[in-house]
Amino acid sequence: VQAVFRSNLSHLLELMGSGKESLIFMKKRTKRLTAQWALAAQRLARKLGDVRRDQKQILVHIGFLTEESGDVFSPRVLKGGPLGEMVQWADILAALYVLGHGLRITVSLKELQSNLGVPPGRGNCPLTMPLPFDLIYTDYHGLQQMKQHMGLSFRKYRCRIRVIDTFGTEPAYNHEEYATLHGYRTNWGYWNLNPKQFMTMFPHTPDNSFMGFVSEELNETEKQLIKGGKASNMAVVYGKEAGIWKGKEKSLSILHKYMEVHGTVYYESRRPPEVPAFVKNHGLLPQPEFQQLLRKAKLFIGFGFPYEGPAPLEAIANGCVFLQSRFSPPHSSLNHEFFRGKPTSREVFSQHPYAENFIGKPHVWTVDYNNSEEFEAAIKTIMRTQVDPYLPYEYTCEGMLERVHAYIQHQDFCAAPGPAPLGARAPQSPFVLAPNATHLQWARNASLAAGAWPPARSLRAWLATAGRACTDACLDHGLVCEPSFFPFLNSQDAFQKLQVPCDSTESEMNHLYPAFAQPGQECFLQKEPLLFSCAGASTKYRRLCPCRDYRKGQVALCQDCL
Ligand code: U2F
Repeated sequence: VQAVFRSNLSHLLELMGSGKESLIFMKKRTKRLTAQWALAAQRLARKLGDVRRDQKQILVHIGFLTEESGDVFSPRVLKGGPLGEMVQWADILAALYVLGHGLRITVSLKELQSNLGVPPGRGNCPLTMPLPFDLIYTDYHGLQQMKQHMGLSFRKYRCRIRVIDTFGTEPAYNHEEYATLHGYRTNWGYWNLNPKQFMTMFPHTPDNSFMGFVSEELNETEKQLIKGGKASNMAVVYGKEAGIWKGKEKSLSILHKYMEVHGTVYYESRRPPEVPAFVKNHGLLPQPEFQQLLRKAKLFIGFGFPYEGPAPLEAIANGCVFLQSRFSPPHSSLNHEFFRGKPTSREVFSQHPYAENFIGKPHVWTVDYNNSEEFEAAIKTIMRTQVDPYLPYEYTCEGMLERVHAYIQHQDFCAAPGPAPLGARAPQSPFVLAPNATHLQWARNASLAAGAWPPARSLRAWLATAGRACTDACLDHGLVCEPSFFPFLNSQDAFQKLQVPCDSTESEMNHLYPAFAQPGQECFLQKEPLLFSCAGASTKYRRLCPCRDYRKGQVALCQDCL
């Protein structure tokens, strides 16, 4: 069956159910964004032309909202708790629905069981049941629940699961045996899924798929209106909880020398919020009113928390400059409570690395807040700078639809693995030396891996310098690491083509392989395909990195990926 774009979301709103504050928040958002989704669907339909899109049957099980997992989020929706996850789930549901797929939504264990066809009262069903869904979107909580209640079906069908995972899961943490042996075991990881089955909120690591969410888009008239109506001395502080203001008095008082300081901090009616008296606190605002506030403001300023949320994108889309603090040393699961136990070693160099690296100046300023002069100078310059509202394409409704469409039509983790990654059965090399002979390029006429996605012709292989992760090595060349190309590089032949002088070659389990160790001239191949990893570096190795090009404003997709 072909999928047909939908522009009327009222049935989706029904499917979303009711009751919980979190669902109410999500439904309001979906309703508000209906016109934007519809317009985006029209545009994408035009762009895709007559490309065939199969209709999938999809189950969305939002595990963190189930009572069985404690649902700590819903009661905090109106009290300044995290909303980023709700924003993202609402947008995922809208994208799947607008793309025209068959949708079921569950937010309780009971509903999950009945949709999976698990007989009621059978806690742990030992049978393999036919699964009525092509795809299941869930989160780590939901994954745990499915494992417990799907019996043998879980193993069989887990390749159909997609895990919405805000901060990402690196391959070293995902591989159970490896994680256990090498100290990568955490509360969340070790599911032995294909790392691309984990879908993140921002493009943190190309080892996972970037799912994202959307931000409201402005038309030209709105943009002009906003630009004209900005108060150059108005700042809004990022953060709905009073906690984030603690210890920031010095920066705040510098800011207050130049600007009127606004906040949207939640407080109980009997108790005033614990923020400096000069702050105009609006209390937690409904999302549309928060957007209105951003439209008037010149500056949106972060004080280090929350990490990597949606609000800075909304601020920038509404013409604000986002000022944030640089973290030195960077925060990570090794040194910061918030990231501890998360299945990633990623180092976070500022409150919002996406804003810093993918957007940057003039929209985003990342400065050292401990350096008062730098901080003060930034504020002064920002007040004088004219900035247009800006939203990266990948965070528009059309961009999200395009990306999710591509994933649904092309990502298949149930198919037999592609070219054999083991040294013993090395695939025939599909690439040739590029003219400049510093990297390998896919040979246009190569027939190997035809039909693979992303198409292998976008492969560019590089030997990274020692200590450099593939994520960074690819970015150095204006490319992005593409883990699904690792199998092409995992052979003696690949090393040879890159003119790496291997004295010996061994095949082992190590998330940094394939790699070359300079002392001893040893080449190492990857023995375990699940451990192919863009993330990870060691000064001992020069890693062999599979890079690819990407679309401007849509890093998840290569030029030829649609
Ligand atoms: C992030 O969680 P948050 O939910 O705290 O992220 P924010 O960037 O603050 O914003 C989420 C939404 O809250 C809305 C705003 C954003 O879309 O429009 N909002 C609002 O409705 N009213 C207001 O007064 C102010 C903002 C992240 F998303 C999570 O994944 C993390 O768990 C969390 C901690 O790092 O940070």
